[in-house]
Amino acid sequence: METTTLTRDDLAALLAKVFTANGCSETVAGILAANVAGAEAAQSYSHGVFRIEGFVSTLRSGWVDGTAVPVVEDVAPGFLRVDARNGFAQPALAGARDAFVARVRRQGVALLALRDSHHFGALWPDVEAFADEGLIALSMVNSMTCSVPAGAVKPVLGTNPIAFAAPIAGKPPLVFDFATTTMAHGDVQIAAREGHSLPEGTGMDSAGQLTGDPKAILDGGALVPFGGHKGSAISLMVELMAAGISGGNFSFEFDWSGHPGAQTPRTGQILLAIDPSHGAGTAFADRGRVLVDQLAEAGFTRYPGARRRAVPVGPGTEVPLEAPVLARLEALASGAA
Ligand code: NDP
Ligand code: PYC
Repeated sequence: METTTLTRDDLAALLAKVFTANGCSETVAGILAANVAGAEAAQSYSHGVFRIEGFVSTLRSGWVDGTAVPVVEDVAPGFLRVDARNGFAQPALAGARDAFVARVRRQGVALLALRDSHHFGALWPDVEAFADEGLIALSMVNSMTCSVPAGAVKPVLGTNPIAFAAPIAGKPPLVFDFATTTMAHGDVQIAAREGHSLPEGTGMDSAGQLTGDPKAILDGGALVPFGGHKGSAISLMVELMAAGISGGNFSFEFDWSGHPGAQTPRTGQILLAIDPSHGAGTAFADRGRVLVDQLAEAGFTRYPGARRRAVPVGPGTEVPLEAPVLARLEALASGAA
């Protein structure tokens, strides 16, 4: 297939037009466009350009408010709440970020809890920037019912990712970010579209039989948590932390059936950040380096985050797009599609 390359920033500019042409304010469009273009450049394909159709159909369905202005509530010394007002999570986080970082630096630790928010992206961008500033960050977001808890017979949980970021002296930060299901729902959709089968037991079909057929998982089936009862418990924790604390919906609670085309989960998110300079002993990033060096000596050279950080993602990074994909984005941006 013929491909064309755009720089990361040209892609972001095109995506911003897609978002504004489909009901987002300039502010929201800019934040979402940078997020999606950054994910595509970093080869996080399950939450890159592939997601644009879902963003557009959701915006057109009226399920999410692309012009929402988040409200930040200062509720306790270590606790900030954000009401995203049925808008996207990334602009809500951006609206609270400066106050949150100041709080973390002053107190050593703080929690940000977002509710009534739609997260349709990769979670690592929400935590990685904190580690680049010397902080430790942990985030969780719940999504939509599509995962059967261990031992149960029907889906209740979401794909519910967790992301963690910590600074490592002289190295990229250690960042992990993954769904608590066997894989992200987006990757199942990509496999179905491309005709790939998945490892046996990735999910269940509509009869409750374990399967590796992505179409069977999507067509009345469901995913399962990774690691049996262990991943199931972690996913439950994500529901409680992301939605229970914030006041957002659990993954099974919202009803988008009145909005055909809606794909963005209307749930909640938490972000916990720690300033490790308040810790005892040698600086945290130096301690992290001791651990990473020991791991390398044991043959563990690919710590999470290192692969992605090796991919260049600057403003001028060339991002390849298949010609029909680019044509579709241009049509969506011009309002012609
Ligand atoms: P993966 O199973 O692909 O795991 C990705 C993470 O594991 C990355 O941190 C990656 O590091 C690390 N990793 C992968 N392979 C190795 C390895 N061999 N050695 C060491 N580290 C490794 O992720 P998922 O498919 O579960 O999730 C994909 C994306 O989907 C995530 O960004 C997640 O946030 C997103 N998602 C979003 C949801 C939402 O509601 N918004 C819901 C569910 C998922 P590296 O980056 O260096 O490769
Ligand atoms: O890939 O599981 C997923 C997902 C859900 C919401 C956004 N991404």
